[in-house]
Amino acid sequence: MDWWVSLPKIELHAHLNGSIRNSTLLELAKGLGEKGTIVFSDVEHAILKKDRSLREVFKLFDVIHKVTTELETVTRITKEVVEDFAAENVVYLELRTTPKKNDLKGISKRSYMEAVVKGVMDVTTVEVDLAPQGLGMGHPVNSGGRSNLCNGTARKQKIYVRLLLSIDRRESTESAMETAKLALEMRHLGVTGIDLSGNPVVGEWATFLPALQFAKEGGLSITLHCGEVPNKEEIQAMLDFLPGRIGHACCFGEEEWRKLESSKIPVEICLTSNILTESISSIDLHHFADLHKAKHPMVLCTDDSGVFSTSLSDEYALASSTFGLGRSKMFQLAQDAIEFVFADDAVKAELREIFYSAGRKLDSDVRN
Ligand code: 6MZ
Repeated sequence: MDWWVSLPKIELHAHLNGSIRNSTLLELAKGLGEKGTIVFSDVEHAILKKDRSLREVFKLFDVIHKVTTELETVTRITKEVVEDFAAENVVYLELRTTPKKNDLKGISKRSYMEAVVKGVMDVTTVEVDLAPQGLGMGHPVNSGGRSNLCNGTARKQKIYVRLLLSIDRRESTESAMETAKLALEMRHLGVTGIDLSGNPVVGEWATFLPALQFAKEGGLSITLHCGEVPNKEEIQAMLDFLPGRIGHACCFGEEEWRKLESSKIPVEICLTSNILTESISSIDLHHFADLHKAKHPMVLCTDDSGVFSTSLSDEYALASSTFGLGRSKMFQLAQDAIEFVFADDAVKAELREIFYSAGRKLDSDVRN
């Protein structure tokens, strides 16, 4: 496993609340159980249950959301998630989350996102770069006197973090538009894109299209959960939209494959998630193999490292052993992801440097 941890990695598909540590989730649920806010045994049961089919996973997310409503909790889990990714040598992380309004608690989508930004800034184990030069200047969040928006922690190790705002498929057009506008207003705080996610059997593409179009025209990058369940019409409409990336792409027919192939839209691949949710029946039948053979752009990701008990290092090890790819090919795969990040050319150039020097250190392994 050590080699997979030491490999520098780029994570482009990680949901904040799905990446929460089990220990934190249980601790929070216990605390709320003692206060009588929730019934602890209900939460414990949902967390410890092994069933992670799509149906059960979305029930679990509802449980997690009940436990993570407070802004201090949002800040805490963000800090922990960034630190966990950094600890396994993720050098660039795009973290996505659904801004949540809670009128009873006086929480707006904006204050939710500010709590997320605070969590990134609270990271102490590594240096964090959250926004490009110039954009981060003059903002009240601690910038450590640097021109980039960063946590001011000078460490040997550094992680780039960029944020994507998710639109949940349960949302209305108005609510989706509010998220798109917020994303545009928070670009100086590291927000670079929009994600469409949520239970794939809920909602219609046409509901979200105006907000996605608006965000795209405003210069944000877009990634869509696409084909997590069979839905030919929606998959085709999503590909026609030409998003910057798509997630999953599990249930594609011949026609959709051809369209995807000619579009060259990069695919975020989440192996463990796809198997546990039963979107793919068995790992050796996963479309990773076909995409790799066709040299289609793709990137390995975790999706929900907490919910699926995985890590990005585990995903690389799994792809290598399942599809018989040696370290050199896996290094190349990790490096190729630089081209698909939703960040500017300066960040890409720095990531190339990081991979170049890591490649020299891992040299003898990479040649195997
Ligand atoms: C679709 C998913 C997902 O936003 O509260 N989410 N959407 N497919 C998946 N595959 C398993 N995994 C996570 O993180 C949790 C939310 O991310 C989306 C769901 O909307 C879920 O409620 P945040 O940080």
